[in-house]
Amino acid sequence: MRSRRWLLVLLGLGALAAGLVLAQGARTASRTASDAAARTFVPPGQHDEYYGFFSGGFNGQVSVVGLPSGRTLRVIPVFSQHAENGYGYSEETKALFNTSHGPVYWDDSHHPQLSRTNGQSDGRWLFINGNNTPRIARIDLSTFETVEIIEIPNVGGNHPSPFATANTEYLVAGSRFSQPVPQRDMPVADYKGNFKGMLTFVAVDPDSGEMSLAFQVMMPGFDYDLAHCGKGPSADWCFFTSYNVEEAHTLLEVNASQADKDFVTAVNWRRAEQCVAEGKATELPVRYAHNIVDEASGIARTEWLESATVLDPADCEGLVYFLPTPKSPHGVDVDPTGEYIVPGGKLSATIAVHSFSKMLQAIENRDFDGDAYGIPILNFDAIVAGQVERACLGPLHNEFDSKGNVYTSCFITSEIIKWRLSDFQVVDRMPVYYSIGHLMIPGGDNVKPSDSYVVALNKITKDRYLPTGPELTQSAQLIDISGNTMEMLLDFPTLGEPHYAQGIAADLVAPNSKQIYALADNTHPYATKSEADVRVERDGDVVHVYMTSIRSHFAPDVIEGIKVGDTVYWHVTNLEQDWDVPHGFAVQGMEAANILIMPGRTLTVKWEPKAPGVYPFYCTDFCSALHQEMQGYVRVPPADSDVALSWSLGQ
Ligand code: RUQ
Ligand code: CUA
Repeated sequence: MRSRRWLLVLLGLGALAAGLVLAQGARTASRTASDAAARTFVPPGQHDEYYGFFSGGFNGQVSVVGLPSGRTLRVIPVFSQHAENGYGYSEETKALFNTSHGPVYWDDSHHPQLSRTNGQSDGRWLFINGNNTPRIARIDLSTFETVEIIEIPNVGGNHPSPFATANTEYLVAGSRFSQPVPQRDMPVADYKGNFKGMLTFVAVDPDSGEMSLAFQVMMPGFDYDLAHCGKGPSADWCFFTSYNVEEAHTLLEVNASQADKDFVTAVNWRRAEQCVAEGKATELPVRYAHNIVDEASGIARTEWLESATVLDPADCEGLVYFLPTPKSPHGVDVDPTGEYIVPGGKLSATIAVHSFSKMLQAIENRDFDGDAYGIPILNFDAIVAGQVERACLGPLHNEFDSKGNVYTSCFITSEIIKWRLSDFQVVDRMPVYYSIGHLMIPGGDNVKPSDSYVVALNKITKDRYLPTGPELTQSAQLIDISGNTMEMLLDFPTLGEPHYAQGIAADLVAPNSKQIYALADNTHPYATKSEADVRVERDGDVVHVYMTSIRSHFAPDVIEGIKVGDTVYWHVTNLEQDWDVPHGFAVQGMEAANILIMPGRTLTVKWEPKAPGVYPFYCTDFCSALHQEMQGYVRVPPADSDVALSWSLGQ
């Protein structure tokens, strides 16, 4: 921290630095370690108060973390194959990974977004974006399983995503990296004026949660970084930050930081709906995948779509406005009342807050400061609500409490600042370790946030834990915000890079948690619902094994006559109807570690035996006292053998 303080002094912010030192000193005295420990301690057998859904960043997954304990409850695989349960290896889940680039078994996930009703998280679904190959996934919070992934066409780097409107009418997606649209070959040097950004609205079915591409707004080739949609009075609008209004295509660290102000883009999605209804959009041919899991069979299938509905702002007046915003803003957040739009101008030392009501007024008065590519730029002075002076360095993201306070993460000064919307004064600072990105208050983007905790999601961990070689885990810190000043309670490591997280009261999710899949409802075409029906069927050189598992055996457990050169599909149905009794399956030489089958479900894994022999298969999940005995053999003769196909159990 010393070098950081010197940096501040050098930057002429001596007063701010002094404040920081004082705040830190006071903090150490005020709270002892054992007191903090008591406040995060969840006694054995008791439950956490909140679920935290943490993005895994480059691991492509979501981790579920109990708060305040910081305990990891499980990892939900989303955009990446998962050795723990065979997600992405089983035949049933493979289609979830289909994209126009072929199956993509890994992605970079950033922003978990809980579904919401009337601006409050409702605990039904969790959405998260895939950044690299643009996608949005939906996780069903009754099963904590990924049930749908939709590809976002015409977009490069889907970072400003999947932020939801107040009733989850839409999720947004957008181009962090503008591209030629439609995609085609052209020199990169022709970027300026030719590359396009796409701000995308994905509709969510209010009953099923199913996603569909509603419309896209074709924008100038800036870098659209983050987004949030409004609430209350601003509920019809979504706001996207952008940097690189310079439209540089090389050495962006210099060339995209020239302009004094970049933009927050305000999009009126109700207006977009009208323009689409009035026939002002065009259909752009583009191929993209929509992958969805059938609930009864558990099988994912892909629907290929062939066009996108695209709106040009020039054809739809009142659709888009630019709000000038100092200096390469990163996050943009809307306060609980829906009036304040708070960007994180990461290269600016003040935080300029926009007023939604002033924005509407400026639009009505046509108080414009020119335009960019025909899109009106609102007059900065007409829309600014206030500025937080001497805020911090590197403000990135904001979350809110219910009392009119804003918590801002500051990357460069490694702190969270708390300030008031009533007078734009900073009232508290909390140093964090180190280089915070996002921060999270349970419901911190809701109409009624909780006043419980803020979690700091830090990029750098150096010296906080026992060293583990060159690579250190990322880190989160739990801070109490229930009092007047923030109080640091707990450090805990995270899996992957926790770009963002969302928290929700456990009461809104836990009661809906499913315990088993009813065997009777299983419509999987290869399901085997009783041991009487197990069998092995040959169709040319393809063999289907209809297998069951129950404590503590497979049926059948001896199979003979599958030959070298065969392609074998093991369809394993877990007959259990008890909570927490999955069975695993693995056979020697299979490409995945295992598949893990939930009670009542059927999963299929493909196996291609390469050499004659006798190969064991076994259950990979310790399911009973006789789990070790849950095993069997498959005899594989050479391709030209006449060993007959047979199967048995207990002979
Ligand atoms: S980001 S550290 Cu991928 Cu949301 Cu801001
Ligand atoms: Cu079934 Cu172990």
